[in-house]
Amino acid sequence: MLAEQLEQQFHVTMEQASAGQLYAAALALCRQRQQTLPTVEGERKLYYISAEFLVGKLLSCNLMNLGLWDQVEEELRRVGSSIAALEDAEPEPSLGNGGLGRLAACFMDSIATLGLPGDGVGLCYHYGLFRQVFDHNCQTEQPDGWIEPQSWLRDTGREYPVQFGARQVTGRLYEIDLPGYGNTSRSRLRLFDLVGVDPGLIREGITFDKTDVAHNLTLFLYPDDSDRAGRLLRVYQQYFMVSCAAQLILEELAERGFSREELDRHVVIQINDTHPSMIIPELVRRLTEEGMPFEQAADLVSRSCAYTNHTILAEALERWPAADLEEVVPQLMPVIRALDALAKRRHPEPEVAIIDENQQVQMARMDIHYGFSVNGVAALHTEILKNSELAPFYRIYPEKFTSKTNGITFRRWLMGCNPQLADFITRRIGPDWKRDAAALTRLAQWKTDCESLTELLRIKAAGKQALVRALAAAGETVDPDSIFDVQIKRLHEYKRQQMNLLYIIWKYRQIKAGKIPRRPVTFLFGAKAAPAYRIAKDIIHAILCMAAVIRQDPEASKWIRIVFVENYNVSWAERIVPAAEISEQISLASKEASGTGNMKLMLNGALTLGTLDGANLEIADLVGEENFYRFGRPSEEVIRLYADGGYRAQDLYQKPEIEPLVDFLLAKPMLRQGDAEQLGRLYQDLTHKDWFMALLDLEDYIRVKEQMLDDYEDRNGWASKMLINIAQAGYFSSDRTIAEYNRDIWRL
Ligand code: 26V
Repeated sequence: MLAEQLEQQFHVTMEQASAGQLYAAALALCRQRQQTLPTVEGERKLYYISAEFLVGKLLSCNLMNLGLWDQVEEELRRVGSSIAALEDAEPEPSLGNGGLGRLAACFMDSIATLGLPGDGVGLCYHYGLFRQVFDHNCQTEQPDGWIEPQSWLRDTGREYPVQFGARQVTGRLYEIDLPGYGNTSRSRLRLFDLVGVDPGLIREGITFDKTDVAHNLTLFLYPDDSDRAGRLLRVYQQYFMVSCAAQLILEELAERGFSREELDRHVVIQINDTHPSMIIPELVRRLTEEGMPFEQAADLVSRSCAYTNHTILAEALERWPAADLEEVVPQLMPVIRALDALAKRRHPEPEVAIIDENQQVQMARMDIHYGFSVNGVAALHTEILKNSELAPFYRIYPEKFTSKTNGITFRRWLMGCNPQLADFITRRIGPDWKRDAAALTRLAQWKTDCESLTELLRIKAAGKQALVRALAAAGETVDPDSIFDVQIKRLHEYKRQQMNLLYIIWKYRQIKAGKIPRRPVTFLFGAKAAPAYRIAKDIIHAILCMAAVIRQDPEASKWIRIVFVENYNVSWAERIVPAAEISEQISLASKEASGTGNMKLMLNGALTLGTLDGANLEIADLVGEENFYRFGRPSEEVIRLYADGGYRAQDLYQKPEIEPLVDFLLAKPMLRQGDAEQLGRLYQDLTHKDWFMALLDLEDYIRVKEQMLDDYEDRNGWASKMLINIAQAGYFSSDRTIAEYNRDIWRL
């Protein structure tokens, strides 16, 4: 199959083809096949609109979903190559930042697989978020280009004008086909690009002229917004996305033969966090300009739009100064004011006002008033939204609130990244779990079967070996017999990578005091920090310095090692997840909306070391106490501490168990590796502020982690816990999540 494609495309045989030609032929083959799959048509169509789609490399998953994987792999094997080798040549689009973007990608896979009529809508950023490069133990940022002449993007030729006051720019629609598993149908990722976008604007690193919006709108995802030009640019980008989207949606409504008045029956728009919230006023604006009365337009749009909240962190709940919106999109502000006035007439309480007393437009509030559904992304998260963050709204609209616990696609996160484990499962319970993940629970019957447990440990060892090889290629040597302790997620204070670091310092000091562990441990980190998030970058710096301290210490380096992978992305995750043994899910309880890495790691047989936060709570419930390592204060207590200001970092810092660990940040070995200013800032923060209470849970964390390392030595006991975790992971399939969205919200 690939052979014919090569012959046609390059007039060469499999044996003669270069690696580049093999990849290009496989890409072309997939693209042709995908395009022949029907898109699903239905009475009601979903538009999943999101600033991020962190899809990862597509070749392997698309071949799998198309049912071509085995055949192509066999053809490649005969010439000494493999799909994985071809995928090395595929650039990974960095069209996302973290969980929200990866969730959107998993959802698209499930939407396509379940055959639902729905597409993703977003922007085609040429240089993504950024490529992380470490320099002198610090994160630096470089453009992360991914668009090549041959790529997954298909130019539709469709263009849409977008007005910013007197200025007009043009959006052009590109599409990426996403085949469903089992060759049934496809969904599409519909990405708008700015006509005339100019990479020549990029200067040092990822800096560029932020004011030249006619040429910069689709260069980067989340450009730095620490100054006003950056904040305005965010608004420009967001409006560009929703204006193109609104035109596409209305155009397709007409193409499908429906009138504007039927919008709510034939269109549902899922607003992924608040970045796309302006779709609401934009649709109202367009409908009223066509002559529809304002209240009817507002009502129709409200019955078409649904909002997902992904965070309770105040800084991520977007609000824009009305003056900024006035400047960027003057045509939209009158509509927002009218929506605000109507909402105020119905609900005069100031805490639910769209335009607040500081003349800020509160985007989430607009979504809740003018959407028919509001959902959190895990049970605890939704409860916190209802009872604290969004309580005034829950009082007004209790019927709008629902909980939809996140999920992950098992195609990529098990069958794709860990085929040996997938095969292990199939040999025991048959292949049904691939379409019905709940069937995985049948695996639990092998929890005391020695042969199965031994094989499970062997598969984990093979996953570790594969990661060790990948790390070696990146210049890191790792002992495959050490315990792999993994924390992979965006770098944020609330996720508490700094607490993990303090544990490592504790361990280091133990070793220096002669308390030798039973077995070496490798601490793996993967994380990007937002370029303007100083403390997050300081934490990366401190971890990299500690890595060097250990590396250069002949005594300690026999027992512990820190590996911080550079430019953590989906491809790294696909290698790390099958190798992980300890899954660090240590956020401050109440702060992590859900987490999805926790699900991927559990599914691949890592045991969770976690707080009762986000979906960890549901994981713990499913696997039971004995199979989950819990520590830390519960969310209610944390919420109370915030409410009464009862947390004082200084008091905890003064404890004799804690002080030397924090002080080590400024000890000579650290200062030899790093920069006193950055380390000092982190020290100051931990001792005087510690807003996310790393010191609060530190001792409990150390205690439970040590327990875990002890338990690891009972290899059969540990393998049995692994098996239970895998068997209980079925609930976290994104097929289940999407089926629930469809049942309760979309009704496609
Ligand atoms: C906020 C901001 C604020 C300004 C800088 C740029 C930026 C970019 C993204 C965001 C929103 C991030 C929200 C997010 O990713 N939330 C994560 O969503 C996951 C999927 O629901 C969930 O598993 C994670 O717990 C949650 O942190």
